[in-house]
Amino acid sequence: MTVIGYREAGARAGTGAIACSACAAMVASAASAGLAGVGGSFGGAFGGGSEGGAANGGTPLRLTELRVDQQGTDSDEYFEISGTPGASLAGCWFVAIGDGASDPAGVVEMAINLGTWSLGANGCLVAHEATFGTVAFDGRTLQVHPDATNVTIGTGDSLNFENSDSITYLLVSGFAGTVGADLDTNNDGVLDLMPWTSVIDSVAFIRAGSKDPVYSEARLGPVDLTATGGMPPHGWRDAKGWHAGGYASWSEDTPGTSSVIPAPGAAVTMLAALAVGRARARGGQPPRTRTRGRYRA
Ligand SMILES: [Ca+2]
Ligand SMILES: [Ca+2]
Ligand SMILES: [Ca+2]
Ligand SMILES: [Ca+2]
Repeated sequence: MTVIGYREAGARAGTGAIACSACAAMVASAASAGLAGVGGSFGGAFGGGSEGGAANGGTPLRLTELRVDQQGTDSDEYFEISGTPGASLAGCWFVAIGDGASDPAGVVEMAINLGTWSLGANGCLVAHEATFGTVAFDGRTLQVHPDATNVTIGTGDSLNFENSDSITYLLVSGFAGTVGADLDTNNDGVLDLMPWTSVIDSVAFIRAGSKDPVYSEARLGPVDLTATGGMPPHGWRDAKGWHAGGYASWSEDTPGTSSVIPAPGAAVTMLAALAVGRARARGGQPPRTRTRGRYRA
């Protein structure tokens, strides 16, 4: 894991506070790392959405959960990526696009190189700040599922996802940009610069009243939550799309597991159901299924 840069809490991108002296070398390293294991493409104008990006030809890589805000200090922020178990993230970056000090749109606020990591045995990776797991709600602290890849970003309260404006989060391959760079030079909501090979997946979190453009067709919020100004503090994804979770609750946080990834055996179950359906359509008896050593119809 390489953190190319991230925004300080309460600071604005573009101020220089986020400048990273090693950025050029890291970008060069990322470019030379190639895109093995990360496929997909993003045709046409950048409009966001959940596009392509199959890892190793299996389940597409997806952003499946983000905790960006919580009651009190935001010590438990994380993001989750899901896909084929064990899939390499070579060439893959997590990028946040928002506003800058005097620029309302298109500024790279965060870029994290995921290229040295792979998804865990259950198809998930969770990247979190070092303070993750310290705050309890209803007696429960957050823990990454043991079958997921568990990555700590930096030290302390390091991620600092912005709560105060709408933000676009992207999973891209071949990122060659820099934190603080403006990718929407005329702030019309269409990116003029796209320093990556392809967008694998994306989602925008929308804050109530924010007029800042976002760059994804997948959008969550605003939510009816005064404490966050309408910003979704948490988002998680299932087959139906994105859903918002709680502000002073972990009740919907599942760091390291995702229903987007089929559970082991799900494909077999589906094939059996299809076989039953086909047999019934033919007017015959469905095949018998072996259960606990005995056959039953
Ligand atoms: Ca935050
Ligand atoms: Ca533009
Ligand atoms: Ca701009
Ligand atoms: Ca999850």
